[in-house]
Amino acid sequence: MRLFALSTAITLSFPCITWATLLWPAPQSFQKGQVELNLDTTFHISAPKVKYLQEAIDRYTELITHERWTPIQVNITQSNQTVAGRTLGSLDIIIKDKHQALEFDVDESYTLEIPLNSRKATLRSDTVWGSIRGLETFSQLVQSRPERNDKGELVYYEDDQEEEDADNYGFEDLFIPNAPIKIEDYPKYAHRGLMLDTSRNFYPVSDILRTIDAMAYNKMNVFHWHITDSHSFPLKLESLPELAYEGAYKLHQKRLVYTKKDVKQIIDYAYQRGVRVIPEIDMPAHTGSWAPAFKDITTCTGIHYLDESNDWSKRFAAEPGTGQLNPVLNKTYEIVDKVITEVASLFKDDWYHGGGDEPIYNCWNQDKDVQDYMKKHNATGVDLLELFLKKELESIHKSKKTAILWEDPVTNDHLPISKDVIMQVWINPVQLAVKKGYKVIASNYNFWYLDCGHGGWNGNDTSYDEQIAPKVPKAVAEALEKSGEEDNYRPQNWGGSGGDWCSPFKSWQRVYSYDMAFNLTESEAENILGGEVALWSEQTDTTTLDARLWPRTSAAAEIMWSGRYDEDNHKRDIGDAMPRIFDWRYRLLQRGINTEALQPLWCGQNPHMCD
Ligand code: CP6
Repeated sequence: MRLFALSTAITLSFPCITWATLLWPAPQSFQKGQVELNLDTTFHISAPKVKYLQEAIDRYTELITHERWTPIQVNITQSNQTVAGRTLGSLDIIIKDKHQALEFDVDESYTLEIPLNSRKATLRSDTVWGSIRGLETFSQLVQSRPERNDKGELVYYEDDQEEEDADNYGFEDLFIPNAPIKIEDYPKYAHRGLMLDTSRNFYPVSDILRTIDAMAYNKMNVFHWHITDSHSFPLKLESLPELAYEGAYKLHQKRLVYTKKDVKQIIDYAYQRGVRVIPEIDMPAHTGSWAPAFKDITTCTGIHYLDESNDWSKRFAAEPGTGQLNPVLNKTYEIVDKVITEVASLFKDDWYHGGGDEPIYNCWNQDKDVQDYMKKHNATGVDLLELFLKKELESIHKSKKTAILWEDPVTNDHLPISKDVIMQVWINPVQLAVKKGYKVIASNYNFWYLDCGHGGWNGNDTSYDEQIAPKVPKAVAEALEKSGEEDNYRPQNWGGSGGDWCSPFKSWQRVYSYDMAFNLTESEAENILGGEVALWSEQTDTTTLDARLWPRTSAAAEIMWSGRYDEDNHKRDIGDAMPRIFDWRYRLLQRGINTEALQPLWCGQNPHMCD
């Protein structure tokens, strides 16, 4: 029973309850009116024949008719009207350039117009990727009018059966508030990524597909797949089957691997949603999982690589022995080339991540062959890293890929890596790599490592302190120093397997506070291609994936799509984002993403009471 679905006169519909339009991420420009426009029961989306578009329309039609969203916060006073006889009959998609491959900087802009003087809404874009972003926005505009009894009061079900019986899945009772609407939208950053580590713990393919769905909901466009690391090698390669055969996790008589078919499924699924998949096979460090298959090319396995001081704070990541490829053997480079060649051909995106982070020179110092080589050639560990990366990059370029590396070799070791290699910064301020002339992807661990990790342990990056860190009150700091207890207030053993990885937890507010262009001039900032959040998986797996990622990744997604600054050049405000992300979190939940709670539901329904 939906009594007021088809009103026949201009009416003020329940003036004390309206449904504000809540979009995530915020569009670049948004004009709106005050009319509630019902979707016609015959509503449809029409479009030219363009590859990937019909699938997207089918997905969003299904989503719109099933999601039936009513915002969490329903008690803002504002008068909305419905207008007699006016319904929205169709959304017409118009695309200029029908054949654009999904690649870096592809045009994702779109314009969405929902006028009152016509039964047609229009979604215009240059590419199918723009229309996919616009369809997402359209889906977020659509809301469901909840049922009322004949006194006009909202009806609340008290058991699932009642709700199920009442449900309908058509376009009836769906409407768009705030019509007429005009949205002009485009991303601030072209590269809007999420990195997932599938080595420390394994994730089934379904987790990855669901993550890609959630990314597309948040207008993100790069899935950076940190496939392998020291703990396991879960990718089956035809040219080197022993790597996964020996190096993948085995659990309950199952070998936890991604097959060629899995990889193709993930790439195709992502592509259809405008998400590129960039593989990373980390090397030369983080390769302990290669050792079961190729002990002879790996140093530093089985033994730990500390010097006599036995200082565990020198460890990187929670690893038994990181394993580090031996840079002085020809065989190493033969295998590296085979791995890169096959992975490059499995993944169609033309970018490839070569790792390169956290080299541990002690691993090489302890190996007899490497020692001999170093003596003979008067080479240092850094020279060996340079040699290794030169060969690795040759293999990547031979496969016609653009290479990405973690920043360490250029910002820590000052190696003269080609400026065509994109640097993913995580330790140092973005500035450092930019000033050296690199294009960067920003992933500062203080803000965007979701596993949680922590900031401040090496003192290189003060941007966290300068931007938002609440200072320990002076008196407290002094008292702590006096008592010798200040270390208790620092993250403990962050690299150890029993370490305190998740302290302090980074809130969505902290994630949202990341200013990628901090301290950069405008022209320096142009070298920021975008950013990525990273989920390292030492302490998370399928059981916690969604809650670790969402909605904190949504916070980053808005910074990457909408920008840290709004149209008036003001820093986007957490207070403005709060009601939207709160609602969005519930909406993602409804869409099947197990997002974690941000506040009591009460706070959403009593706005500003929880500020
Ligand atoms: N694994 C790999 C890791 C990390 C990196 N690389 C890491 C380092 C510090 C923190 C979190 C994660 N676990 N391969 C650094 C790029 Cl705080």
